[in-house]
Amino acid sequence: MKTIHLNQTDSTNLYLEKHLKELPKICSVRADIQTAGMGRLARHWDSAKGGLWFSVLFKSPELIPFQLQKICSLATLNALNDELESAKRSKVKSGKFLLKWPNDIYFNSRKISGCLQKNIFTPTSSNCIIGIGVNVNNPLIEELIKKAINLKTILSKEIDVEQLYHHILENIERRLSDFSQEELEADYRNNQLIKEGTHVKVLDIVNNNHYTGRVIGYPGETLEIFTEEGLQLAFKAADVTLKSWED
Ligand code: BT5
Repeated sequence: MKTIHLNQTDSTNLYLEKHLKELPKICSVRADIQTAGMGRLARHWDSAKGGLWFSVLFKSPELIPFQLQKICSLATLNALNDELESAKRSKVKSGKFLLKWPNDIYFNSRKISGCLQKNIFTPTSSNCIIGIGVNVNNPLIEELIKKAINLKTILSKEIDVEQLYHHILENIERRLSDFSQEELEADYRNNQLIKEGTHVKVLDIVNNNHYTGRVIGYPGETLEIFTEEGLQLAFKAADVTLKSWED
């Protein structure tokens, strides 16, 4: 896969969007610093030096965007698990990396990685950009310290960001070339932090309503819950935030 390295940019997602025409069918851009890193629903993504901030462009892909997003998140999760496994046991914080629907990665109850999908349609093609942010050696700002974590803290050592990046890209390429829908769905389900049956609160930003209930599952692009009132509801990732949970 072609890769581009930038010292600084506003957002790697925006960079790919701006250069869409001249880029190959699949390529990735990484920046040391993002000055306007973006989260979902127009939220800010803190992107200081030392973190891994990158986006992958898929031009006219054979797979649908949500499959690509799952592939990228699982590729990141697998690379993080490999780092955990190869680190010296005695120095490593105990815990697990897991996905939080739709595509965040958590270590215990703190977020280490987020994923942002953007679809771009032209008169002749549909394209998908998947942006991934991973806290690696970057310091976390005060307001994130309680809810986020970086890999350096988990492993008690400085991490080679470039090596981690290439490991993730290799995982993405392998998952694309050996693609199996069944395996993707099974991996996605088995690595969820919020298991089926867990009590959750969902904030629907379209109508600004909260819903509480138990998770039924994550079919396709949705989160399905069974509410206390006995309703079965399905939410699309683009419309909601999964607010809180308990076992
Ligand atoms: C996400 O949004 O989790 C998607 C983040 C995607 C970032 C990548 S970096 C490369 C590419 N270029 C971009 O511009 N973006 C992508 P969301 O689920 O909306 O989470 C955003 C929320 O996470 C914020 O409101 C903060 O509370 C929190 N947050 C911000 N920066 C964070 C960080 N570095 N680590 C953990 N949490 C953070």
